[in-house]
Amino acid sequence: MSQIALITGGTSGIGLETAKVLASIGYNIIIVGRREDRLIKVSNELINSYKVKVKYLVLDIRDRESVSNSISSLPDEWKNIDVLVNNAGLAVGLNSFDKGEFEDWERMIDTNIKGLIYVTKFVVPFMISKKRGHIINIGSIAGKQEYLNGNIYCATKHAVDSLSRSMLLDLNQYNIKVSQISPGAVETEFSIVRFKGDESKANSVYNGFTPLSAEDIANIVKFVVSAPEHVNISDIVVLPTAQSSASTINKKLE
Ligand code: NDP
Ligand code: 8X3
Repeated sequence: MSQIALITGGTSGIGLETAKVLASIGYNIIIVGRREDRLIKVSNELINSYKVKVKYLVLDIRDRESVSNSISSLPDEWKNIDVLVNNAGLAVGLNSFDKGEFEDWERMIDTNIKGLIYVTKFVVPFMISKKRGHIINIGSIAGKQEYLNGNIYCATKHAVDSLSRSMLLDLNQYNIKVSQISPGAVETEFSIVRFKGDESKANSVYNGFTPLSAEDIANIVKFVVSAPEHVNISDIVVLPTAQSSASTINKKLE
């Protein structure tokens, strides 16, 4: 079989575009997400457009047992995962620390940190056994700098930043590459999720400047996985031209 990429959060945004771009260069794809209707639709699109093999896992990455069961029940030929893109993640709420809600905080911590480490822990043994593999973590500019009211989301992405360096240190002995891509503002369903379905609040995030697109990030994933065997692109920060820090976007440019 051709190379296999497992992408978490393949039902929307960055993960969906990454699945398409990696399929377009011949990867067979495993996509993971909770929304089965979307997983079926994306799978059919990938199979029809790119003639690759696709498997989908209906999976909430916060559930450690389900992650273990789903990954261990993959057919043997699908366990030969070459690239793991840890993309599934979310922000919920944008409130000062004193006004934040535990439920929102726990969703972010359970998904962005615990979900990422569960998936990685269960995939890594396959990479170790063949002494080859590539883990790509989607971090964020929020993992490099804090911004007002970002508190717990920023903390989870700082954890991803730290975990990316730790994985690189610990897994290097097995010839596993570890890369992190940390974007600024990308227009996806991210802000709709953050503002719990409030579309006008979500749209206002991207008004007055040109944000990154999910395809921009997918093309960077393609660049990272296509580097020669002896090259590991370990850390990339990518911002819209109008954005100069986690909290500074020049909305006067347009
Ligand atoms: P989207 O909301 O468009 O996509 C998020 C994806 O994550 C969906 O496919 C969703 O699938 C999946 N997901 C969420 N929770 C779970 C879960 N518990 N189990 C399995 N899958 C889950 O947002 P983006 O594409 O923008 O976000 C992708 C990543 O990029 C996130 O980690 C985000 O933090 C990061 N990022 C985003 C930026 C932005 O401005 N948009 C900037 C920097 C980083 P489903 O709902 O079907 O489970
Ligand atoms: C997602 C984008 O602006 O919240 O990581 O940092 S932002």
